[in-house]
Amino acid sequence: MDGTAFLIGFTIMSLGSLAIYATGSKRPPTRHHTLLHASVPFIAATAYLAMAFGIGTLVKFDGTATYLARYLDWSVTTPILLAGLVLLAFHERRSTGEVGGYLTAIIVLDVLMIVTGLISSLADVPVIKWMWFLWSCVAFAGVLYLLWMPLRTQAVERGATLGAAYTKNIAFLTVIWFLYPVVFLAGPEGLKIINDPTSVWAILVMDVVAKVVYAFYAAANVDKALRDGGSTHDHDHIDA
Ligand code: RET
Repeated sequence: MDGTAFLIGFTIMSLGSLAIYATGSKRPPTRHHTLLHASVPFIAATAYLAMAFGIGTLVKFDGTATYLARYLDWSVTTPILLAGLVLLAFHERRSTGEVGGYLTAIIVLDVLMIVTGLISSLADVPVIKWMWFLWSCVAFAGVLYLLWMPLRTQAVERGATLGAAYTKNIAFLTVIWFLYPVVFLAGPEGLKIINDPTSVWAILVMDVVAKVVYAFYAAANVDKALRDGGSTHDHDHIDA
């Protein structure tokens, strides 16, 4: 794999991080979303720089590569993206115990998904590889369950407009996150239907959508909900 894709990834992610910060809200109650979303491509830029220099790239016995920097990036950035959604579902509600509980549960499942995916990538005995792949999918299903069921109920209870913004954000996230196991399955770490450069380019495009495009989309939905929504304050009397 030549370094071009990785250097392009580094450039887009660094500029994306700056653009998200520059255009994002700097005032409460949405300032933390700007910070969370700007940090995600910043971390990815670091990972792409490492990959461009071959740092953390493991070439296995069968000649295929596992990019450790990519898994390290995902294990930090995906919890940040999920934290943004948990905080949105509980927007301005002071239920710290519940927020903490959901944050812990969703981050544990998510990190397990990434770590078991890495183990699957490294395993060379097929039955072991697919066992870990399936286990990673189980953790992924747990993440989606929390996003679509209990957390969505919380967001909708907070008010119709906030609920709608939350639902749009998780719908976008679900579609783009689904592509990751598909590309893994088709790529050199899985069934080897697509080669390494194709999978690197595909993941680059997906990463830009999941991190940078998503940040703008999510912020636009949240800002609109807070502007339009008297209903987002339905529960203020409970908060006060
Ligand atoms: C793996 C492999 C095994 C099965 C599953 C996976 C899921 C990965 C996902 C990654 C999302 C990454 C994002 C990064 C950008 O910030 C580990 C590929 C289920 C969902 C969104």
